Amino acid sequence: MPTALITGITGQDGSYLAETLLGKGYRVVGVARRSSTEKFERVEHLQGAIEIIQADLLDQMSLINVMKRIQPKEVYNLAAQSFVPTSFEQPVLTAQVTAVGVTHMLEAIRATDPTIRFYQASSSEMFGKVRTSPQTEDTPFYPRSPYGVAKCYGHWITVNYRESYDLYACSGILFNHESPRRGLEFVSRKVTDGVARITLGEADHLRLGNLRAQRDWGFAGDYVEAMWRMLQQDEPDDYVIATGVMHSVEDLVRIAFAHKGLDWKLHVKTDQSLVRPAEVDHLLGDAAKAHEKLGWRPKVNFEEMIEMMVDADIERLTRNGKTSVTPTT
Ligand code: NAP
Ligand code: F7E
Repeated sequence: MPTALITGITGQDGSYLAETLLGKGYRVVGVARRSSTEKFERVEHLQGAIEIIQADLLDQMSLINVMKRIQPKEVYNLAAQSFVPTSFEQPVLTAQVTAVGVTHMLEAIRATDPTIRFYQASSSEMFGKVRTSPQTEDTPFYPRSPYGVAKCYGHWITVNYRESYDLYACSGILFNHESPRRGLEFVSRKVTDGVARITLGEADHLRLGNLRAQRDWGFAGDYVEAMWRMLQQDEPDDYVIATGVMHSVEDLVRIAFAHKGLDWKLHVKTDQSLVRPAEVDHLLGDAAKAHEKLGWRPKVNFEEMIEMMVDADIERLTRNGKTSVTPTT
C-alpha cells in the first residue's frame, strides 16, 4: 500500500484528493497545522481512514520530521495562504507560506528521500494580466497580487529543484475550481451560500465586488484526479488544468439565483470595498497537454456545479440552522 502525504488536507482540494487516493488504495496521511479550534469538518467523514500529523509549512524541521516518520512515496503540497484579498493584507505571511513554504517542502524531500514524487499546487493567478489567450504551459506569467507572485516563486522553485537535483517534481497550473466544500469567502461559494440564505428567508441581499471578472471555473473533484495522474507519468512535467470555458461573475450570479427562480438584480448590490487593488480580468485555460499526456478531461460543467453548490448550501443550512459566519470579503 503506497503512502501519500497531503499538506493542506483540511482545505477544499485536500479533502477531495484524500478521498481519491483512498479509492486508489493509498495509505493517506495529512499534514495539519496546530489551531486553537480544530477545523476538520471537510475530512470528518474520513475519520479512521486517514491519519493526521501536525506540522507547519513555516517550520522546516517539522516537515523533515514528518517525511522521516511517514516515509511517503508521493507528496502533494496543497497548503497555502490561498485567498487573494488576504494576500494584499498579509503579503509577507503569504510569501512565507505560499512561496518559501514550497522550498521547505522540497528541502525536506531532498534531506530525507529524493525519490519521493512531489506535486506543487500552482495557479492560473500566475498568468494574471494575461499576455495571450487561452493560457498554456508556455504563456508568460504576469501576477497581479502578492498571492500570484508567491505562486510564481513556488512554481519556479519546483522546476528548479527538478532540474538541479533531478527530483520528480511537477507543477500543476490549476485554474479556479470550486465545490460545496469551497471556502465561504471565495466568490462561487459566497454566491451559492447567499442564494441559499435568500431562498430560506435568512437574508435579503448579497454584496459583491467586480461582476465583470471572467474565470475558467471547474469542479474540484475532477481536478484532484489530474494531480494524481501527473505523479504517475514516466517523467515529471508541468500541466495546465482547466475546462477551456470562460464565464463572468455575473453569469455565475445569474445561474445561481435562477436555479431558485430568483432575479439576481433584485438581490445583488455592488460594493466598491470588495474590488481588488489590482484585478485579474480574465483567465481561460488550454488543457490540451493534459488531455493528450494524462488522458484527463473534466466531467462536471459550470452550470451543474453551481446548481450542485446552491442545493448543498440549502441542505446544509436547513440541517444545521444558520452558520455563525456570513462572508464579508
Ligand atoms: P484552501 O481550501 O484554502 O486550503 C488551504 C490549506 O492550506 C488548508 O488546509 C490550510 O490549513 C493549509 N495551510 C495554510 N497555511 C498553512 C501552513 N502554514 N502550514 C500548513 N498548512 C497550511 O485551498 P484549496 O482551494 O484547497 O487549494 C489547494 C491549493 O491549490 C492551494 O495551494 C491553492 O493556493 C492552490 N490552488 C487553488 C485553486 C482553486 O481554485 N481552489 C486553483 C489553483 C491553485 P487550515 O485549515 O489550518 O487553514
Ligand atoms: O474571485 C471577483 C474577484 O476569490 C474570483 C483562489 O482559489 O482561484 C482563486 O482565486 C473573481 C475575482 O477567486 C467578489 O474580484 C467579485 O475576479 O473566487 P475568487 P480568485 O481570486 O480567482 C485561483 C486560481 C487561486 O489559485 C486562488 O487560490 O471574483 N469577485 N465579487 C469576488 N471575489 C470574492 N472573493 N468576493 C466577492 O465578493
